[in-house]
Amino acid sequence: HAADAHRTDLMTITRFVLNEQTKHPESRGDFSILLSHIVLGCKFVCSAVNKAGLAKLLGLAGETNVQAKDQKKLDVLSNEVFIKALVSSGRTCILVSEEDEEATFVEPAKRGKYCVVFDPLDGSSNIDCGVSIGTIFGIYMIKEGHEPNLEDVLQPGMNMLAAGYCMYGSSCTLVLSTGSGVNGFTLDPSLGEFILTHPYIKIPKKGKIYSVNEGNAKNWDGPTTKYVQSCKYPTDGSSPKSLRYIGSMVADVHRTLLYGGIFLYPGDKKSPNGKLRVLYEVFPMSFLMEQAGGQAFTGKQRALELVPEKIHERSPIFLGSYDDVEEIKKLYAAEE
Ligand code: AHM
Ligand code: MG
Repeated sequence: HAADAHRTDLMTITRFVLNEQTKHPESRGDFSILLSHIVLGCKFVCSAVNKAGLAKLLGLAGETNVQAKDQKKLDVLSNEVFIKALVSSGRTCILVSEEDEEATFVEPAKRGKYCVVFDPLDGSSNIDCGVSIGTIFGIYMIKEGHEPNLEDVLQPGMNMLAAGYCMYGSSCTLVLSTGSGVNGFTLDPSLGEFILTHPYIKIPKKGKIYSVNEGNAKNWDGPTTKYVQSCKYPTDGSSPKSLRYIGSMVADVHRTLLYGGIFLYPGDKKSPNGKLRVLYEVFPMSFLMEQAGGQAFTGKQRALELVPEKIHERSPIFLGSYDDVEEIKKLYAAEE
C-alpha cells in the first residue's frame, strides 16, 4: 500500500543492536562497536563481490591488471578486509579465519574481550559464475583475567554470544542472532545501511525441501542413505520432498531458514567428518537454527555441544526444521 512505499522510520542494524544493548545496562557498548566493524566488512565484501563479473577489467580475479600489479583474489581480499576491520575495532583478541592456518592473536594495545571465528567468503566454487556466496561468523568472549589462548575459541558452540552470516545474493542480506531470536537485515544500497526486513525469523516446523550433495551418495552411511531415500519415496503417505542444492552453505542455509526443510553435509566413507568446519561453519549455522526454532545434529550429538579440539576441525552436520532433523536423529539412534 501507498504508505509503505515511503517508510520513513527505518530500523537499521545499528539502531537494532543499540536497542538490544539497553536490555543489558552493564554493557559498555563494546559489542555494538564490534558489530559495526563486522557490518563494515560485509559492505566492503558485498561491493567487491558485485564487481566480480568485471574481474577481468578490474583485475580482481588474481590476474595481473594493466599496470602489471598483482591483484588479489576475492577470498583473499575478503579475509584481509575482515582481519583489518576486526583488529581495528579494538574489541577483539583472537581471530580464527578459514583462510589462515593459524589463529591471529591481536597485539595487546588493540586488544578487547571478544574472539571472532569466521569464513570471510564461503562458497568459493560459486564465485566465478555469479552464484550466491557469503560470510559466516561466530563470536565468543574470553574469560577475564588471563592471557588469550586457543582454549578461548576451542569452546562448544553453545558458548557463542552471537552468530550470523551475510549472503551476497540477489540482495545483500545479514542474518544475526545475539542469543534471543534471529533477525534478518537487507542492505539498502542507496542508503548504505542494513535495514531490518525479516524480524524474528522462525523456521517452519517441517519443510518440503532437502538439500545435499547427492553426488556423494555412493559413500554415504546407512542412516543418511535411508533418510534421503525417504525424502524421495516417503512411506508415511506424505508427498516427496523437493531437492535444492546450491553448493554455497550460506545460500542453502538461508533458504532452509526461510522456507523450512533440511540441509545435510554428512560424513561418508571417504571423509568421515564431512567437509564443513566446526568453528566457523557448523557452529554459527547451528546457533541460528536453534535460535529460529530448528535443530542441528552431527549424527552423534547436538551440534552446539561438540567440543572442538582443533580450530579447523570438521564435522558432519544435519540442520533445519525441527521435525525433519528429528527424523534423521531417529535413524542414527536406531543404528546404535
Ligand atoms: P569452501 O569453504 O571451499 O567454499 O567450501 C565450503 C562449501 C560450502 O559453502 C558448501 O556447503 C559446501 O562447500 C559444498 O560442498 P560440495 O561442493 O562438496 O557439495
Ligand atoms: Mg568455507
